[in-house]
Amino acid sequence: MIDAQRLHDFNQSKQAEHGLRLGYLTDLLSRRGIDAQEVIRKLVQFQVAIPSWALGTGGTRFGRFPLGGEPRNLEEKIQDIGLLNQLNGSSNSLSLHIPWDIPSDVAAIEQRLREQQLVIDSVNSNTFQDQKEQAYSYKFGSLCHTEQGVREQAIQHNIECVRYGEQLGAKTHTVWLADGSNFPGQQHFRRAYQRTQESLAAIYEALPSDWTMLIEYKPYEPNFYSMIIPDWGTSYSLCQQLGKQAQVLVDLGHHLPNTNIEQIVGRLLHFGRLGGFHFNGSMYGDDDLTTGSMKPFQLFLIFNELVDGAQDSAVNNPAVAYMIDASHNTKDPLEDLLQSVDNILGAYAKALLVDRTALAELQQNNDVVRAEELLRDAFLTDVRPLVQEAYRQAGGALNPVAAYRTAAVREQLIQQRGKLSLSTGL
Ligand code: PSV
Ligand code: MN
Ligand code: MN
Repeated sequence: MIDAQRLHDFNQSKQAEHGLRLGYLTDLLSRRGIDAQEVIRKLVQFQVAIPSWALGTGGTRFGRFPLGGEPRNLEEKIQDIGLLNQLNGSSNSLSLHIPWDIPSDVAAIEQRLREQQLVIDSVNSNTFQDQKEQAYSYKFGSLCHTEQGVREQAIQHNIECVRYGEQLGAKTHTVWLADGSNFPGQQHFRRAYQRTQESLAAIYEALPSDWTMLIEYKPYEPNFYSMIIPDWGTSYSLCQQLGKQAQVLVDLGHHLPNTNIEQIVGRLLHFGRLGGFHFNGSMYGDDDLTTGSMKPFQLFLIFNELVDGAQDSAVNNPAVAYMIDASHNTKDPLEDLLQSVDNILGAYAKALLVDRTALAELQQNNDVVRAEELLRDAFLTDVRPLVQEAYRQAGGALNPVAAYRTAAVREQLIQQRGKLSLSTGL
């Protein structure tokens, strides 16, 4: 869809200006003792997984406005992520949602993945919907349910997810629970927690020894009075009881307004329990906007914690799994994913510019203003030439969104797959 010559011509047309801007920034950074190439190398290495459910228009309960050309099956989802990765070199893995993405032919899927040089990052269970063949309903919860039969069904589903993941080489199982209650008195808080903990332990038991289980929290929705895992503290307590392979997953959209997410990140790193990230942008709650579109300073501060943790030998946290978790109603989802990755890499690049020795000294001396200025200086640096150079060095486009438009990718997808294609969105 995007042939190599076309990509090359596109980059050529932008190269002169890019060279100028990169040269200027490289000089500027070198005066501050920062090696721009070293930053670019880290950006090239950074990979963020794409979930299978972010590739089609999601819609809301009020309606959905299909864009056309959306992927109809796992093979086409892999094709779409391959396109993204061709353009930015930063999206080399995908996350599956079972049962939506049950592979009909494992060998064929593996072949597709190899062709596109992609890997499966994680599998995600779904106990927030009832499936046709299912014996019991999740209307009143799954892993927390009062009836053992329902809990057992949900446990088996999670184990089934892990088995599918094993076939495709995944190493991570993510559990997000919609369980909770809508009305006071509906659920006994302590007993519901206890049942959830026991169900999770049964799933954990079935986890291969080299796998990680990520436990995601969310303060509200679909339940609006209480959620079984509403906050990082609850996730953390469950992980502590489960064992070393369980880790907390932070989804940026799963916090109440004004929550200090960067501090949560710092805490979890301190405890060695930060397992994964779901990136999106949030205005009110779980509104899945483009990552970094609403609170770019917050995104930078989060990366500041991540970089700080990665450079601190006192921190003993396993590698963090990064994924975008978004669902869009108005944008072309592929363009949104390119924008999201761009914002993520920008925030990361800025965090890499922070002089940590100087910051530690300012913190030690309680120099509030200069410590803040130091962070602001990194945040306000225009790092786009570094991010663009990272794309170029990874074989991608200097400007992925513009290259996507130039190659008329969506139009080609519509021709291939039709105007009205079905997709799943959250
Ligand atoms: C629902 O809030 C949600 O967006 C969670 O963030 C999960 O990660 C995702 O759906 C997939 O189940
Ligand atoms: Mn999520
Ligand atoms: Mn969500």
